[in-house]
Amino acid sequence: MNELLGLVFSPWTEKARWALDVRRVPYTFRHYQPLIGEPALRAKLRRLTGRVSVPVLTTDEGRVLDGSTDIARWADGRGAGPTLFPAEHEAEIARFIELSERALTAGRARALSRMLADDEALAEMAPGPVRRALGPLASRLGALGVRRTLRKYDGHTADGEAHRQTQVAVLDELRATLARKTLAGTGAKTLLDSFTFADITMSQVLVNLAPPAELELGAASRRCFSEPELGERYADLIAWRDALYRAFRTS
Ligand SMILES: N[C@@H](CCC(=O)N[C@@H](CS)C(=O)NCC(=O)O)C(=O)O
Repeated sequence: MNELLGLVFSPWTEKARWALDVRRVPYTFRHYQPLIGEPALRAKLRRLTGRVSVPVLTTDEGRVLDGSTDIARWADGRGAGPTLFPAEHEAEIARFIELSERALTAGRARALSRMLADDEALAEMAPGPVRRALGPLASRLGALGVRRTLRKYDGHTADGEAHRQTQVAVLDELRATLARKTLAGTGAKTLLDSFTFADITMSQVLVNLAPPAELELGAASRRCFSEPELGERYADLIAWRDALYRAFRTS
């Protein structure tokens, strides 16, 4: 069976899962534990140094696919369902992937910084049994992990306001693109002529404003992931994301 290694609360993992689900490609899901799981992930990717991250899919044929886009492309060649990467839209989809990466990277940096000031959220980062065994020390362990993730993805190299401006620029571009689209019979606008990976990848940038109810997040982590002020300002985009989920998020 295909096996997806990922983080349940991560928008990158959600991109891969959505692509696999909408193409009806079967897989089992395995939870990745940052730090503890890293040596096995390095072995799987045959990468001893440099950055390693999830999602990673190990296919039935033994191929190892690294990252949400490669996994979604692979899923697009299998199963059945909407074509996620129509050849005529390659360049536009690449642009949306790049925009999504930019906003998600900025949003992650802001969410992690908020976590560093929230002991409850830091404790939620530690796996359940570790949290229970460590008690109040769990938040210290969480803080180590969160600081490490901030550095790993260069989140510490810009300040919170710069990250916020990056998010706003992407959200404004998303809003302008959607304004040019007409509502489809599905009840959800799509960024191109039909539902594609562009919609999957761009809908995820809203996770950092208001995580969807379906996302498995502890209450404190949910608080840190949320940006109520941006959520209000871009309520139309959150409504677009929710309509997309209703129309296309089969599981
Ligand atoms: N380009 C990758 C990015 C994946 C990514 O940033 N993954 C993060 C999600 S927060 C991760 O693995 N974090 C855990 C870690 O780095 O240990 C993709 O599109 O899948």
